[in-house]
Amino acid sequence: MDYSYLHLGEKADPDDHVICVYRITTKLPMEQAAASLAAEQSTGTWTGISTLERDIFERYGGRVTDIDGNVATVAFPKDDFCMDIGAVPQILSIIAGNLFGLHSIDKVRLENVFFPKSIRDEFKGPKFGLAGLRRILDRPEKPLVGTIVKPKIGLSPKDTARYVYESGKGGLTNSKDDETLVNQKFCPLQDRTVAIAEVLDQLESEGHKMVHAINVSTSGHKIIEAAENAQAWGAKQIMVDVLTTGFAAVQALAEDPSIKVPIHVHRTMHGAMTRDPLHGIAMLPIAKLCRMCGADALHVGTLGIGKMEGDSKSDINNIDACFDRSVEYKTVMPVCSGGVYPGLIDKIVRAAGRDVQIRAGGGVAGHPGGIRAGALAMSQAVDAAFFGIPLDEYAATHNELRTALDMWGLK
Ligand code: CAP
Ligand code: MG
Repeated sequence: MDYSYLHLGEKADPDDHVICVYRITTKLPMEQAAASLAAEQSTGTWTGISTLERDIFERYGGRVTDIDGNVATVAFPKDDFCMDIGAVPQILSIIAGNLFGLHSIDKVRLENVFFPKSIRDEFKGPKFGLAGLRRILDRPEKPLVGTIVKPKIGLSPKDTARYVYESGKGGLTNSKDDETLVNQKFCPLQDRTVAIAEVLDQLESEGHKMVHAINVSTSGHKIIEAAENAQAWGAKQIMVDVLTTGFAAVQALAEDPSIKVPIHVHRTMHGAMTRDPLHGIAMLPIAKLCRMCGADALHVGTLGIGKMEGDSKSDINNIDACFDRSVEYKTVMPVCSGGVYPGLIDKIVRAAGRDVQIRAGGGVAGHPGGIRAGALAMSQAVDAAFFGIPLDEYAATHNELRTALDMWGLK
């Protein structure tokens, strides 16, 4: 039997559907392309089938409810989804599955997704969130300012800890492992975590609060144990590369009662999905899923002014998804990183606001004065932006910032 997946003009009840927005590039009529997507992702396939009874179609079939130019809205009935066993892996198999490979569609991008409360309620969201991170750092208002230990890989545990200590003495609130560092022989997870915990304690005894995110990205059957160990060795925050480990890994860590530290979520590999404006998955759905799964801090892009591809409007949308009060979760600390240096900070704060964590790796480690001076320059730039003082003016009385502006300029 052949049924039509087109329900144009119908208003799908947002409490009963997962509603997706797709940008579709196709040689076919948009109605035909959108219907083929809705069919493939629900009860259909490439041809009519004798086993598809009308009541199955009506209860579980995807519904194309709107087409505006090359943008189609498709509503999937909530009963197509299953949360206890299924959750995000199963959600993605529907909203971001076979559709990307359909011959009938040249290119397609998942631009946004809206979940009904019945599905949102199956997720706990962040344990700490933005407010929790601010509490831990005793930093109620200013942007958080951090670094990424560079080089990405190769430093010993001792040298990594020294980097963290120096960046703390330069006033940074956060440091983290880079996304490719986990448990390599040159810097074993345990030795690194213990060494960093010692310098963080030393910093605290010297009056400075700071956290470092230890990367525990690993296979699903080991990640809880890796995080529990890191915590036992003194980790004050863990980091997960969500797209290489999976959203399910973030949810498992966030919902595990034994994990009592915030989760910093890195999005490495996202470019494979987010970069093509016509094909893949926009960062916005990824950000919504990360918040649902429990990210306390999430890389959202650097408003198109860093080294990574991106643009201000979509990165602001990602930040809005971290704060969206229409969903029940704690808000997420958005992280702006990637080619950041002190001369960019005023622009980032003006665009993103104060509820942001700004991070620089090269922008600290590349400072001619060394790590502490690089950290001081970043801290000074954040203070200037927070107090609304032009960076150049502030640099007149802050040498480390002056040096950084002379070296990398002012955007
Ligand atoms: C930044 C970084 C981050 C990227 C992530 C890097 O280092 O550590 O992983 O910024 O990008 O490895 O490139 P630099 P995004 O400060 O030296 O550039 O935040 O866009 O996900
Ligand atoms: Mg990195």
